[in-house]
Amino acid sequence: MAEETLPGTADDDGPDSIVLHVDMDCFYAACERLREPELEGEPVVVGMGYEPGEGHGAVATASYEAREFGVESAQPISTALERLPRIDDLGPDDDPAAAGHYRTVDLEFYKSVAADVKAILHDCADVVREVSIDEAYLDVTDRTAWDLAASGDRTLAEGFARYVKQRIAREVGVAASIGVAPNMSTAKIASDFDKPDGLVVVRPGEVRSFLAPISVEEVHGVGPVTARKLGSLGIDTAGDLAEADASVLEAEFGSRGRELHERARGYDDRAVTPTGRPKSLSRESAFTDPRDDIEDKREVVRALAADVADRARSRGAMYRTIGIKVVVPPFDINTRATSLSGPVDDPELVESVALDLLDAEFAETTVRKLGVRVSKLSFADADQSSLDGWESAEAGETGGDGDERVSDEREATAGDDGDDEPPNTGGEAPSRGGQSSLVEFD
Ligand code: DCP
Ligand code: MG
Repeated sequence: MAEETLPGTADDDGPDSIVLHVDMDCFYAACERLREPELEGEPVVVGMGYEPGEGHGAVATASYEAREFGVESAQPISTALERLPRIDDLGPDDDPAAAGHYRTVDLEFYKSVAADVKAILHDCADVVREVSIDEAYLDVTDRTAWDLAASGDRTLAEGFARYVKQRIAREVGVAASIGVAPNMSTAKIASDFDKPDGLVVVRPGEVRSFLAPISVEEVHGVGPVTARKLGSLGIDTAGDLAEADASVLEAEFGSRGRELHERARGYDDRAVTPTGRPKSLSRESAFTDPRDDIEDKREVVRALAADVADRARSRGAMYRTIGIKVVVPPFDINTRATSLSGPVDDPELVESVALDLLDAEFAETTVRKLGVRVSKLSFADADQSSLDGWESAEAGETGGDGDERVSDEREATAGDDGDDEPPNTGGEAPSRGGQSSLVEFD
């Protein structure tokens, strides 16, 4: 049977792909711990609307300590509070070990942390598909290999993934779980397999045996309804699904049935396509020590404005909004923007608008970081033939030696367009020249 070719026994033209799926652990809670290190090791619940009198909110996430008490994402806050009382509400006789720290969602802050993480991801891979605030796929086939490292039975790909994980931990201070596999769906299952702080590597020849015991619900594309239907057919695991008769699956679920069958067998030939065109271009720069001198601040804004305008021009992007970001210590993020009557490509205007916005409100303010952004982009070359950024980005290097330093100066990358962009619509180029790395501020 022709279809019996094993995953990994490349019957195609190239080597097996190496895909990383990176998903941050209890992400919002991890962000809260960044600014409140005393929450480390404590049950932390992040949610909306749990303040007294509101009572209708839901849990966004819970730290793994809070999950032990049965608190989980999307749960009503009232249920969470029953399972894990708020530490501030305890009476003198209550047990503080059975209470949690509740924090309100602060998306702006989480986005800024996510941007720092994504900057590292773009630095580590030529192709990054950002799926959500805390999740991305990386195709690193050209950066590493499935070969064993000289030292023993680990693959070079594992070492590379460990390096990515360590950079995120060291440079941003949050934990990621990473799955490494020859395709996207297996990498996603692998990243979830050993959370938190997981690193699970599924080598090309191991995909099917890795998937076999996994519940069908974990197979990409199987929702609760499909899982129930599969269950009624006696198909509970990916192994059962792989062994099932493809024609029966097709009769039950149409072409999707065949696709699920293939995924369960370890086939998933979707290429990792980069997230779509940027919604904005931005660049930001941090001071080593916070500054209040207006000339220092203006000088930085001028340089950032010139850089952003330059990059917009090189990408063929016109913009209708020009904005600045001002971060006041420790993490107070202010953004201001001016909208124009139509799209322009005008570097001088970027500089003058950015300086006006700075002068108007922040002349005296002590700042930690400044940024300039152009947004409401439109692209002149609808055929997208010149993806110059992607090509020139090849020159960068990211070793697996863990020795790379990131400066405080950061450069913009694609806005997070979600996961439903048409594939191959190009994208903002991660430039890895000099001391820059990538960040967005939206
Ligand atoms: N989120 C939310 N509401 C949900 C699910 C998630 O607001 N119903 C937010 C909070 C999460 C973030 O999205 O921190 C990322 O979602 P994940 O599903 O990746 O969950 P976590 O990162 O919190 O936990 P895990 O360690 O399981 O990945
Ligand atoms: Mg997560």
